[in-house]
Amino acid sequence: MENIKSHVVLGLGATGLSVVHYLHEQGITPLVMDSRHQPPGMEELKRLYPEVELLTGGFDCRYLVQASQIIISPGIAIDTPEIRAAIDMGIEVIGDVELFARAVKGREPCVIGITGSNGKSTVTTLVGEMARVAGLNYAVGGNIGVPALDLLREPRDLYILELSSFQLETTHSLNCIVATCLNISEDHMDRYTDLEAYRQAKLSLYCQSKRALFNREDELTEPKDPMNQNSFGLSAPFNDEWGVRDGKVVHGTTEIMNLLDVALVGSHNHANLLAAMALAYHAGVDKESMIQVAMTFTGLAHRCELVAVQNGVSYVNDSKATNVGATVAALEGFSDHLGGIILIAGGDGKGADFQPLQQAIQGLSQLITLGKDGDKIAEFSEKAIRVSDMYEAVKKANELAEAGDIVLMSPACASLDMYKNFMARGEDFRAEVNALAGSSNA
Ligand code: UMA
Ligand code: ADP
Repeated sequence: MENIKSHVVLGLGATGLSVVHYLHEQGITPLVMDSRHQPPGMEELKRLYPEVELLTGGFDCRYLVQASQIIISPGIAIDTPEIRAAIDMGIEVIGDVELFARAVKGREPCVIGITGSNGKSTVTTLVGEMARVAGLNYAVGGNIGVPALDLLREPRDLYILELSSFQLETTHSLNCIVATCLNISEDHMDRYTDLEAYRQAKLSLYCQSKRALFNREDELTEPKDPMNQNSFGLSAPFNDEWGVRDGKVVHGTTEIMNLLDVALVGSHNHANLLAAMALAYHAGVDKESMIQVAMTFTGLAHRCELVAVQNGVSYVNDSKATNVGATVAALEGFSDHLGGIILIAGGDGKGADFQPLQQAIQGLSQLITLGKDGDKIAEFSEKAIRVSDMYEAVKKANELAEAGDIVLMSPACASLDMYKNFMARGEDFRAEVNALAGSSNA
């Protein structure tokens, strides 16, 4: 058995590659395995680290049980039988973020941790922007895209990490100055036994932080330990909490700015802004920098993004709504809209219960469904029309929409049944909407 190695890296996507790179810098040559036959990092691994062996098409137990440490990627369930067997034998199984935590120990830069079911990328980006305007030496990464270990290539004073429940399952010693769980609603139910198991994975972040910031309008985010906690929420705050009073964003009794001057729209985004301000505050960001960002940041692509207005109809791309909670938030955000709303939804529901959508979709003028679980959503509305792809969905929406209406593509599902990722789905929607401009119907 030539390829016995003390370190085994499981998964060769962005995370696996970052782990190999980090271990290489420590003088360690790991063995890499991926259950896919053609993992995305294969060519890069061969080019950069030809000495590293890669086994594809499964996880070989013989090598797993002889390792001293297994570093697992977030896309692999820790309950995979081969990995469970290794854990049962006492072999340490950790994730890339745990390696990051151990790597910065002793140096102790500021680390901010951000988790939750929805809003993570928006809040992570907002905090990053606030740090940039304040002139801090910072880096942003984690689930948002750049693997945490890749951030270590340059020394930083502040790391702002977006963390998924998958990453948190294998992270135990992150020493954050402040961490938040923004909200909890069903997601990834194909990886968890129930909502509580998913929630506990998220809340484990609080135990790795000097201060816990929770959402006082979502009791599922409350930390068990009452020590060193603070909250944000759209209600008027007590003490030094963050909130809104008389139309003003406030920190305790300190007025920060008028809510009307905030560039982000939608109450869920206002909650995101409050969370970002609270987090940035603990990293030493000044009030002026926070205000500057709040007045200019209009949001990330694919999150309730206005793509085009054609013949008075607004087309909104919310492709990042990969779970039910995000689509409910988008529909609530448009609840004051005077015209009709046509929703395009469906995709891979990841085992979710779509029931919470039932109420939210009653006011729609039309529901158009597509994808693997589109039919499950269609069951909740008599106005549902089932289509087979985005071309048909946009064509149908265009035929039905009247001036003043909104066509909202907010799928409440992952995209992987039809697309490479949510960005590709959003771009397809954008392309189909733009194509309308040239067609005779538009
Ligand atoms: N996979 C296999 N076999 C393997 C390894 C992976 O089939 O042996 C599959 C997984 O089921 C998954 C895909 O490959 O569908 C990617 O998994 P990965 O762990 O290799 O992913 P990475 O490329 O390393 O990207 C991961 C995060 N992906 C996941 O958690 C699935 C990225 O978050 C993250 O940006 C990146 O690390 C850097 O930290 C993406 C994501 O979808 C955006 N996250 C989920 C979400 O936001 O809902 C949690
Ligand atoms: P995440 O990184 O957690 O997936 P994003 O900021 O990328 O979060 O937003 C993902 C989706 O969730 C988008 O559809 C967005 O409109 C919606 N969303 C953003 N913030 C919230 C929130 N606080 N509550 C509910 N939905 C939200």
